Amino acid sequence: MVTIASTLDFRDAARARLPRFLFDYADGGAYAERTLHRNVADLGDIALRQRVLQDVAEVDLSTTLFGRKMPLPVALAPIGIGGMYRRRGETQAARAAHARGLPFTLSTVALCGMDEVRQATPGPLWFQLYVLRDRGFMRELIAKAKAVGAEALVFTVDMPVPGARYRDAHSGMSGPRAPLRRVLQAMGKPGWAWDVGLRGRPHKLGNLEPVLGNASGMNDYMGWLGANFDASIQWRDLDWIRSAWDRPLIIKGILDPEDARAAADVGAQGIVVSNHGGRQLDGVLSSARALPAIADAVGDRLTVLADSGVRSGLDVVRMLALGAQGVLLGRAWLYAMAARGEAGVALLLDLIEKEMRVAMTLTGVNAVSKIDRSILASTKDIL
Ligand code: HOC
Repeated sequence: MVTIASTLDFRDAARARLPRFLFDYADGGAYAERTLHRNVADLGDIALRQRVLQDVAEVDLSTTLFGRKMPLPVALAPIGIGGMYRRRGETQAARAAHARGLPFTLSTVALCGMDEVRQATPGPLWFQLYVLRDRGFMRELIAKAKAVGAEALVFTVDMPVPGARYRDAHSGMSGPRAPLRRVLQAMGKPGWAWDVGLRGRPHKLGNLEPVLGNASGMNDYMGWLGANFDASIQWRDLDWIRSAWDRPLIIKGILDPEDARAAADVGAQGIVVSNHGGRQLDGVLSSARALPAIADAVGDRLTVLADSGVRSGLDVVRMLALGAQGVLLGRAWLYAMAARGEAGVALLLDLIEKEMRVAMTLTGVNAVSKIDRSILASTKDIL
């Protein structure tokens, strides 16, 4: 059993428990995975200024996002097919986030539907919406999100087509003989297979059940998604989303200041600076590199969140210093949930808090609102 001492250990523990096709689906990125690696490397390379004797006996990690006071400037990002990683995976993660008073973002392509998550836990729920060809179904999802009391709509705009994820073809997630390869891999991971498939009725199809009634497995599910994302959407389509949704709207997948300004112009309350964890267009900027210019362009008009490459509490502090007001954790929670279930996500959040507290103490800031570029070592200090 892998010892979990740091947030990074969950990745090894998840790899040990999951069949290869699932671990690689979560872990992989697009094309040669250069952006995937840059997300982590660029963020990790951000050097901090160590400061001393700043009276940091009390450090306040709380913040307010979209009118909700939160103990940490952190929310759980939307993740597709999370229920494949653990039985009722999204619900388990939502419970762990809500126990800390943190928002959980339920993906359109989650395997636990909105009703299930809401019945399991009353905490702050955000709903993530994809652009689908069937606008009527999008409206139904928005209406459902309202009915279950979702506090924000996270509208993902960086997937007009799925990115080319070559690792999936090698791992058996897609490609020839994929179903057979997945069964063979599952036989080598009996703990996972028992939990997710054998010990009871497998998952239903979550939020997509109304449109996927006859789907019989992973290939049908992924095939439907691949055929139903809609590349014809434009900024002006935000008008009807705005008219259907009167709570905070967060546009996710912004990597360019011009698009960030457009998001503010259409009346969004927030954006997520994101390259979808390096899973869409390989070669684009890492979030850490894109973030400062975007924060400068629109930080006074909307709430700027960031994801992609965040694996630790230290990374959360770095993103805040680069201009984010809040940070979404994606793979970090998926690995923790796959490895240890709800308790794993709870432990991840404890570790994130601990690391943030140490980082803030040693950079001499005692409140999240005081984290800015002044805690970064400038090139001038290094050269
Ligand atoms: C073929 C459709 O955001 C991801 C998720 C969901 C993607 C659906 C894939 O894996 O990046």
